[in-house]
Amino acid sequence: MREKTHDTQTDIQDRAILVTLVTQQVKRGSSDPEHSLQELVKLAETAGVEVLATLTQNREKPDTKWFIGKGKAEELRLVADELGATTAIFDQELSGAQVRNLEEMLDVKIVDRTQLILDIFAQRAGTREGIIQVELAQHSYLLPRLSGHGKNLSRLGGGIGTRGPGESKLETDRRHIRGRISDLKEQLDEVVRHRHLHRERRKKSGVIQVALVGYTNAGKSTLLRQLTNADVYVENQLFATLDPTSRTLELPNGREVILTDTVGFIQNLPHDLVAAFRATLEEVNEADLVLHVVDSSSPMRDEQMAVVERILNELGASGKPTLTIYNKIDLCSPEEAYTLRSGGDSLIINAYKEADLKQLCDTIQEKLMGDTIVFALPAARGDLIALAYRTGEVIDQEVDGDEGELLRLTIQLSKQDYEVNGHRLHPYIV
Ligand SMILES: Nc1nc2c(ncn2[C@@H]2O[C@H](COP(=O)(O)OP(=O)(O)OP(=O)(O)O)[C@@H](O)[C@H]2O)c(=O)[nH]1
Ligand SMILES: [Mg+2]
Repeated sequence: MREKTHDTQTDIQDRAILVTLVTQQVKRGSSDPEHSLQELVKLAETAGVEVLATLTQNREKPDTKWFIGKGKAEELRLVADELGATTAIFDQELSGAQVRNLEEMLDVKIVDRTQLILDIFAQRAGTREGIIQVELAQHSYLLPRLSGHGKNLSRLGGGIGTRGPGESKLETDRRHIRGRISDLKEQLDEVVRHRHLHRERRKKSGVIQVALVGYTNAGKSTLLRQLTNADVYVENQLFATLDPTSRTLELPNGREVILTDTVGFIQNLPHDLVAAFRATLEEVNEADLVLHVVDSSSPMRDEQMAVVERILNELGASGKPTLTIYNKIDLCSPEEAYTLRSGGDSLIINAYKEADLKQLCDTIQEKLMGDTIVFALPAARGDLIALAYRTGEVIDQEVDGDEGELLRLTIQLSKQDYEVNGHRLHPYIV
């Protein structure tokens, strides 16, 4: 029997050792380095990398030359040799000089967390917009880090760090990269203009928009699929979704809204990527309601929620009406479930349970359109009846009273509608 090999130029499977540096600063920060490393393992697997081992170093601060200490770098070289690694993936961003030094000493390809995430995005990008955004992010990332001759990129052929979107390979020549970046920026501007027009049209036609956002793997696409029968990709891996998908959702009262699934967020999301994906994420800014989907069963639940909130803030979408959906409740222990609160702005669900989905739809409707209130107005008061019609949506109208002197109107109205106009009808609430 022959052993399986991966030594073709175009299809090398990276065999990697994952490395993380735990500094004093990291220890004081909010993200747990151990979980971050576990997440790096998942990211690597998603990118199609075989993970051979992980290595952690505790150190006051990063070494300017090697990032990890020199002794640790030597240890890494021994392990890499012994296990036959092709790549070392670092959980933190490295400088161009650190990459070069490590590469020379270890003789394996050096990749950092950002490059790994960019690589996954490159593999996933499907639409023209996604492809432009990823390639732009990759090249913007690479440009300041290229060594004079791009040795690190060309040496090992395909694989992480060199793969562009689709079949393309990343440019390694500085001058060409600059040209490519400005081309891509122009193309992206065009896409942004187009999206903007599209959104304006949608807004004019009064379509209500709801956006699903959240940490990667929280269950956003699952919810889109469960609620609208959309044929979208659901997978237990990070960044299953890259391009936003929109579907029509019919609410219990028959009103239709547009529900949009978006790319998941992750801690230490590369800045270049957030910038490049701004066009896509602007969908969130336009939403009338944001559904923040949370994996309640994750041990890092609170940290993940904080990451999402921070990114929403950066996007300028933090003040939006938001419903927090604590998903995957079926995977929580009773003790964990106990710490969650269902209330005005949050809901606890299992995306695969029919009753929970129904409750979710009711809550979305309530958030968007408010409650139904019944008013009994004097039939002679045309002014009040007109006001009632202006204030909310009249669902039912009935003549009442012994001599038909009353008009009973059932009206759907939001809190805001009520505050603006509805309060004048307060004395007539039944
Ligand atoms: N047990 C359980 N699994 C769930 C639930 N919701 C989603 N999942 C699973 O969680 C995994 C991730 O779901 P996705 O819908 O792909 O997650 P996503 O938020 O779209 O992830 P990205 O696109 O990667 O950002 C899948 O394996 C789903 O089947 C739930 O309520 N309970
Ligand atoms: Mg998804």
